[in-house]
Amino acid sequence: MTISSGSLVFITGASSGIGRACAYKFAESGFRLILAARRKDRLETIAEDLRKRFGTEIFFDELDVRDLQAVNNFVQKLPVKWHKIDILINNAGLSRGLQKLHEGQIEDWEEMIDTNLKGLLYVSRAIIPGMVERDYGTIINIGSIAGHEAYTGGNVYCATKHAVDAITKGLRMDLVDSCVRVCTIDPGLVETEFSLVRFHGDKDRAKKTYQNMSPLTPDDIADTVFFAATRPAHVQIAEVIILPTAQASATLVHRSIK
Ligand code: NDP
Ligand code: 8X3
Repeated sequence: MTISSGSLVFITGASSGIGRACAYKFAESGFRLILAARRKDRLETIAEDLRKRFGTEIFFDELDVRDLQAVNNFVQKLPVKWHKIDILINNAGLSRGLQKLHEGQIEDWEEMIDTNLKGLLYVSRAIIPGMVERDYGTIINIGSIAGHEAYTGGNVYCATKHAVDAITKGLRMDLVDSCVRVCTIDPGLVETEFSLVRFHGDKDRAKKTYQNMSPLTPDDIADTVFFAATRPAHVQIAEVIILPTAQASATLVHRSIK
């Protein structure tokens, strides 16, 4: 079996940025979508637009991936036609703060660990058994360059993304005797609401992250996710690190645009 138009994609964190761009990318190629995030009003707007533009079949609902019970209810209560999830995009995630560890806010740490790490685990635990039973599926985790390198003030965020990297590798081993594929797409700077969230709504500070350089766009990441998801069944894209041309590492960014 190969992934094709009509296949079913589950996207967490679909209300913004990379998750939203993935929804558009898969929708325009005829995939069916399950969209989840906390901001249901946003999902509703996206769903309306996708139905109008592409006639996409969409199931969406509010979900906080930090809530284990809510994750299990969400998956258990999916109507029958939405049961056979072919592609899981574990995208919901965030950073909070950029303080040195000894000055960091404990609530920020909890939020990052609960979302990026435990949330990804909860969703994976709920959906992967169905894939294993059907012996078919693709899991795409959105990691980060921060999962390969640490940077000043990135301490706990980097730790969560290093954990995503380890989970992805471990999961690939766990599933090696199945036809389920496991992939991580690890971007550098992508201009989304990510920095606005990191800096607790400070727009000026958020803007500076992408100043005088051309960051990646959410569509760049969606293209890469789509590529990985639509390879022939015997091909497993294990890991992609994708950076803006002006970024060489987590900490080396060339800001030449005036
Ligand atoms: P955005 O802030 O634009 O989007 C984050 C998405 O995650 C939103 O849809 C948000 O939805 C959702 N989300 C956050 N917390 C939860 C939660 N508890 N439950 C459910 N959904 C949640 O940022 P990005 O698109 O940039 O981020 C997407 C992923 O990409 C993250 O995992 C991030 O770490 C990763 N990444 C981002 C990079 C960048 O530079 N932007 C680079 C590398 C990786 P809502 O608030 O409605 O719940
Ligand atoms: C997001 C990219 O460099 O801000 O994961 O950590 S970075």
